[in-house]
Amino acid sequence: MGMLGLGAVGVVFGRQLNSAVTTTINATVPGLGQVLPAAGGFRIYTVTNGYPEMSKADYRLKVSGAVDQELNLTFSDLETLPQTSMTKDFQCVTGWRVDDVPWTGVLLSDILAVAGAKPGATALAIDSFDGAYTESLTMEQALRPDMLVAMSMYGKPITREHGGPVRLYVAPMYGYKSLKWLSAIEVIDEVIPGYWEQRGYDIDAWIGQSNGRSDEPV
Ligand SMILES: Nc1nc2c(c(=O)[nH]1)N[C@H]1C(S)=C(S)[C@@H](COP(=O)(O)O)O[C@H]1N2
Ligand SMILES: [Mo]
Repeated sequence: MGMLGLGAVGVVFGRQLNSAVTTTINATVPGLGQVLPAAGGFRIYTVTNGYPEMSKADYRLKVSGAVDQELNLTFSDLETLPQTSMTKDFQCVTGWRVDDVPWTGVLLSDILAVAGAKPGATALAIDSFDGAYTESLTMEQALRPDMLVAMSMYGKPITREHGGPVRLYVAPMYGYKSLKWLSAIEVIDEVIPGYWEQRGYDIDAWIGQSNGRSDEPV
């Protein structure tokens, strides 16, 4: 079997495995369902076989490409940059929505300013340390004040399942733009479609104005 075939099997197996594990835990440990942190309606997604693990100490965010200065930011570098908070809904393209989620982190525009993104650069290629997921944004989108490199959710560190220690939160777009386990941002001059965009979802994923959906904007 070729690489593509194996990858497809991995995705399906991963989803089934995850739901099987959740079901088993809830069935065998009485009350654990109530003790687990309230996911508040979020479904936990991964396109790999699990959730990659990365400590704050080991965490690095690489910013490269068309920049004056390449960055290799630690978690505490990110904590030193100006912090921005926003409370907004999270809307997945499959239909579920979580209202009023508080997020805190560093604006993508602040990080791009520190790196000195070159004036002519028009897009970002964004990578996850899960080794599989990617995303894209135009530079114009990335500079909006509702694009966050998030380190906290509901006032707490972002959990491993939700993409911690650092994930993207792209407020005005469907959830697939909010890449988890953020590892790298490359400033480039042409949009490269992300993981789900290569599989048919809209590159410009505005809530209510893309993917044939009519959800309320956040
Ligand atoms: N690395 C990675 N990021 C990802 C995904 C994923 O599978 N892998 N799924 C996306 C989709 S489709 C949604 S709706 C949200 C879900 O976020 P959650 O898993 O924290 O609920 O993450 C997005 N970011
Ligand atoms: Mo999603």
